[in-house]
Amino acid sequence: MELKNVILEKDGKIAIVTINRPNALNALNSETLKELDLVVDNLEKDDEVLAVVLTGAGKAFVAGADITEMKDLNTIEGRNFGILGNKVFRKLETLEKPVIAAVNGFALGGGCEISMACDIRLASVKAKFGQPEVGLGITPGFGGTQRLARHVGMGMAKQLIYTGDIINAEEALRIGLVNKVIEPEKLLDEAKEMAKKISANAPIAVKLCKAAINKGMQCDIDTGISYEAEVFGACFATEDQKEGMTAFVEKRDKCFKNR
Ligand code: DAK
Repeated sequence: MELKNVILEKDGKIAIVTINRPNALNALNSETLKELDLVVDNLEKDDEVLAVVLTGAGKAFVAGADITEMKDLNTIEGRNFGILGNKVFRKLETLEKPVIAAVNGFALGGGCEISMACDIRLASVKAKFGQPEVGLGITPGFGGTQRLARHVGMGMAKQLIYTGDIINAEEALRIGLVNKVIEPEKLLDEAKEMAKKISANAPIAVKLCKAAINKGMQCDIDTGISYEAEVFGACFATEDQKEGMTAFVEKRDKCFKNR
């Protein structure tokens, strides 16, 4: 896979994906979105990878969709650009492995939106979040109007989207947009440590938890509980369930095989 704007590295059972256009503050142009699409497909198929960290090179996480590229789009091109971004973000959100966003700097517009498509957001003290699109004459186009309200509630999402205000990491933590704020030099290590901790658990169970939580956020509680019962039952068809419980009873370390 030939990649120009995205770096894919592996460290044991985890993968680190770095968006790498530091001169444009990692702004998402179509080329970068297409590379991300390939990378997510690759991660889905890679049985060695059990958890993923997504970050940005240099001082930004992602400063948004690429304004230079979007500036002259017509309606159809704009729509196609939105479709491409939404396809990639949704793929990331439904990837059958947890994704931790290590938000190292600006996460604006499409940058805030891609972080919200991840399972967990860890933020550097230097991170900044916002949906400034209305100041550019557009609406958020990569899921911001949908995911932000799901993360922080409707009132706060409307405030952020209507004002275009940019908030710091502490405020993002206060409103529940991020899980933790971390010193910049420790951010990536802490994200990798969390990814490794997750990857030591039973991968099929983790995968099913992700699916159940994601599904549960979009449906009524009875449908969600019934889906939870299905995935809970499915665990008993796995070797890892036998291994996890047998290891507990035998008071020994467990060894999961992703089966
Ligand atoms: N796009 C393209 N280039 C960008 C960029 C962006 N979003 N953000 C920064 N850059 C470039 C700058 O132009 C500059 O390039 P050079 O001039 O050096 O060539 C370089 O990165 C460094 O940026 P600055 O010199 O501006 O750096 P500062 O530290 O002074 O400022 C900043 C950092 C993040 C405050 C500032 O760069 C900034 O305000 N950037 C724009 C942030 C922004 O407005 N982001 C939201 C983008 S809109 C849709 C699909 C998607 C979307 C909407 C609709 N549909 C199709 C429906 C998504 C929209 C967005 O994400």
